[in-house]
Amino acid sequence: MSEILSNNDTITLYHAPQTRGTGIWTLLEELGVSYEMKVLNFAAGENQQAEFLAINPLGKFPTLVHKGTVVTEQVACYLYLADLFPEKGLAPAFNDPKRGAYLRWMAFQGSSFEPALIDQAFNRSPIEALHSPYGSFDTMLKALYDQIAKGPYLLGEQLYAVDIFWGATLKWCSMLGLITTNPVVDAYIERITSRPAFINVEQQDQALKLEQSSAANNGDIN
Ligand SMILES: N[C@@H](CCC(=O)N[C@@H](CS)C(=O)NCC(=O)O)C(=O)O
Repeated sequence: MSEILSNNDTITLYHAPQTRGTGIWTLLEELGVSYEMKVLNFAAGENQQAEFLAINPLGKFPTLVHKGTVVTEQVACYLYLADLFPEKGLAPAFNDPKRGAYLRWMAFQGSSFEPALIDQAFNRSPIEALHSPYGSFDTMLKALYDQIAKGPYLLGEQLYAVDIFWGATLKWCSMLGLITTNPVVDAYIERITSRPAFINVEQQDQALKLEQSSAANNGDIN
């Protein structure tokens, strides 16, 4: 798989196709910066091998390495990369009034949306809203959809990295039937995911997935 953490300027994305890492790959393409990608096959257990676990003990994607530092968790990866290239305009500057809302909707994905989604998808009995990190599933989703309805992008007229994040997230969740959308949300998803970077990455990602599946079928991997 890889050498030990390199302490250089190269951005390395450890990726497995059709995972949460696909959105980070898309962001790298949107930024138009150079990076290297190390593709692992988690169906074959490559993410549970010692070499990768030494980088990310959870064995999860996305995992980024840059300048000898490991960045995991989607939210952190989106924030890290967009801030790394301020000239690309995908993150509001620290003194931009939009910065607070930008951080809010980034964090919302990991702190409210994901726990709610997993609870619902696996039929976990909801705990009372007072003790739940997201209130109730419906309240959480309505808050997000109300923000999207302000449009055309999450923070108004300009597309930011947070839109790449939500475009990728909502497309997957809606395809998998994990959320119910509405025409306004569908239009938002389409607006984001019809961008060339999305289409390009989706095609390459599908090809990678196919490659991994046929390798498995041919007995190239266990
Ligand atoms: N908390 C992590 C979750 C990442 C995650 O669950 N990734 C999945 C792919 S979508 C994964 O790596 N699964 C492989 C495994 O656990 O073996 C994040 O926000 O990035």
